Amino acid sequence: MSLSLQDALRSENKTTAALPAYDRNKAGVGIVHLGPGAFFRGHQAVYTDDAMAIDGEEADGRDWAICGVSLRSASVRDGLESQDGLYTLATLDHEVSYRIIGSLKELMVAPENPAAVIDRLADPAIRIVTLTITEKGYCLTADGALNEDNKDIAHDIDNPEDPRSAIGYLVAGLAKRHSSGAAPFACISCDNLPDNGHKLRDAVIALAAKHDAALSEWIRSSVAFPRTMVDSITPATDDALIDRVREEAGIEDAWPIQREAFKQWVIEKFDGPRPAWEKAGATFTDNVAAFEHAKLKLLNGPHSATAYLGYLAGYETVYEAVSDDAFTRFIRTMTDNETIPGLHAPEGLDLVEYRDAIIGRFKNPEIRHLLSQIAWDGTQKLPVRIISTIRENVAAGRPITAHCLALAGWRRFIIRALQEGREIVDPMNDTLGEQPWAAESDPVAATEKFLAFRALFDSELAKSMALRDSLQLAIEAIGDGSTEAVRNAIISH
Ligand code: CS2
Repeated sequence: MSLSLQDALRSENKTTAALPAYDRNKAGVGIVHLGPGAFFRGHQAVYTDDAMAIDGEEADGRDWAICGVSLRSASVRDGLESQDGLYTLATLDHEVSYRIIGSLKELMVAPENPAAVIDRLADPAIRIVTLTITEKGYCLTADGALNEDNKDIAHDIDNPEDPRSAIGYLVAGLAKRHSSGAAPFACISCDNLPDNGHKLRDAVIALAAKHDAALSEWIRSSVAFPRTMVDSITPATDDALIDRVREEAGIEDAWPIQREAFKQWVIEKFDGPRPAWEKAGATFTDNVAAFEHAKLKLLNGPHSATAYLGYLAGYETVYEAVSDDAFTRFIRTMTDNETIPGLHAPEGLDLVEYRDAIIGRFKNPEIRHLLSQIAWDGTQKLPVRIISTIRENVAAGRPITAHCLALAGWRRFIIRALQEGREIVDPMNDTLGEQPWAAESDPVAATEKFLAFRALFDSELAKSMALRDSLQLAIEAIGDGSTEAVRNAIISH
């Protein structure tokens, strides 16, 4: 007989899962989190759960429970409400373990009641707002500025008290605190964007300035926007996980989370109250940039390359793809020749060892990370994971062939999805089918048209002959995207 999460918490003996080591009933809410998806629940919520347990004797250490706010869908609230926000974390690695996370105590769905979310943000008990809203949630232009043409931002400019975007909610919450004389909250972006803190700050200040110069000035001078690097491989929950948690931990959980054992959180030092995350293993530093670049380019870059090329080669998961030596070799040469030479390692980190450890993590047989999940949102991910390296390498005269194969892989992946009528998860999904490069089969013309795709290539980069040549070779090599062509392209690269 399996237990509900509430019963598991009451009857320690019946589950093998570890339980929160603090009195959850006494823990006040101190954090609002925008975007309470799997990554947040496997990462920041766990650091906070640990910090509350370590430092939770006093209210100061304990009052850091989290209010999760979904900006669109009600699914997280609907899934977790009947379990009081409790859920099981399954750590799937050389050792498998289960624990119940208690830090997520409240759940809200913003579109159902925007005013209630703004009130929660304005509550002085809230001292931190964290975000995992994915790249597209920041609503930025290719240059990293707030995109006023984005439909949510355009809406929020006209309706500041009834926002839709995360940026709009932050501005509305801060505006209310400013006018009531409350201290601001710190805003902590936990998305895989380079310089995430500054990008968030600039977007919030730009939106605030549309209505209220004094507010935007106050935000500029008194709100902390530390940048962060976050890392832990967290595949989406599937039915197999729900069954496994029932069988192995004896818990009936509508929405458990699965994750590898490795986790890392590097946070720029900032002033102001916060949980004792450093006691839970987070690193506070003034040099987040070096960690962030290394992670984006050595983990996320190869992840995206493997997602497109591995998918075309007929694999379903990261584990399957990297179990093929051709892929492991490809990731090694891609990073040895094209990525590592342009990176500045954080002090004490050997980039080759770090890359090898990442490949080792990809080879975790317990983790079923679907390539199709990583392939989502390519127009948002490729600029920061692949194109940024191409831009730097073109300027420095370094090779770009593997990175171009990743781009050609994405192009073919999209064409395949269009041909098969499969759903494309991407903010540009409506227009990808109309792109001239999607209908072109001649490699020379396809390269020309692809380079004119401004979502990926700015006009300066598109002029590069080195890029044109490499991209054309990659498009030719991938051909029609058959398993054989793609494997050959990878092997002979
Ligand atoms: C992945 C990341 O889905 C993706 O695009 O590359 O979510 C990756 O698993 C995490 O960044 C690991 O920390």
